[in-house]
Amino acid sequence: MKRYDWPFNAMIDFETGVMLPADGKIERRLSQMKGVFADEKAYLACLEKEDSLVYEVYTSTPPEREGDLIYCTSVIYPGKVGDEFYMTKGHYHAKRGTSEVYLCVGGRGMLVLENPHGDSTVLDMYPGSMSYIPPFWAHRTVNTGSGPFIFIGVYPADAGHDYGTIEACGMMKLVLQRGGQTVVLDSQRASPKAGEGLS
Ligand code: M6P
Ligand code: ZN
Repeated sequence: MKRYDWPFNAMIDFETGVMLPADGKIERRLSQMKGVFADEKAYLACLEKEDSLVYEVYTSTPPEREGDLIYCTSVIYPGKVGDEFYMTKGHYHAKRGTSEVYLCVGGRGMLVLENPHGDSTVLDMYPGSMSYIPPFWAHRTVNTGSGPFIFIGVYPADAGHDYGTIEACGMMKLVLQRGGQTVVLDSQRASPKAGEGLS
């Protein structure tokens, strides 16, 4: 019998986000995030100084079959590129009609969301906040605090990640620090054409 055909527990350390057992660990450094941050000059300057670790994801990898769930913990480290906070790349689900939930267990952050109709919004994330990401909404998380920002995500095992759409044009909202305050600005990016990316 395979592992995901039999019930089991995993342990998550809320202080560090470390999950055991985890099937995999993704590390994303600045060098793997070209084009993600709005200020390209600031990005290159940061990268020249150090290829810093921006975030890590400890993940389960059940078979990609309908009915299974993936769960994972993400740890986004504090930092900025120019005045833009460290954040995840952001993605749509390849299978667009699938949802996701995020439970924050440590730190402070924001969840940036948008859909192909041109709607966009942000949600605050803090220990205990449980965020629902509906089907058809792209999502990115941002560390707006001074320590590690840690959250648990759960989503269908067959959802898949589509990075291309966000990579191509960024997201509609930027989360920046200006004068010591966290501010959310509309990016220069035009909103996508209605229906674009809908499957
Ligand atoms: C969350 C989940 C994962 C995702 C991770 C990092 O933990 O949504 O599926 O991989 O954040 O985000 P991204 O894949 O956009 O870099
Ligand atoms: Zn997702």
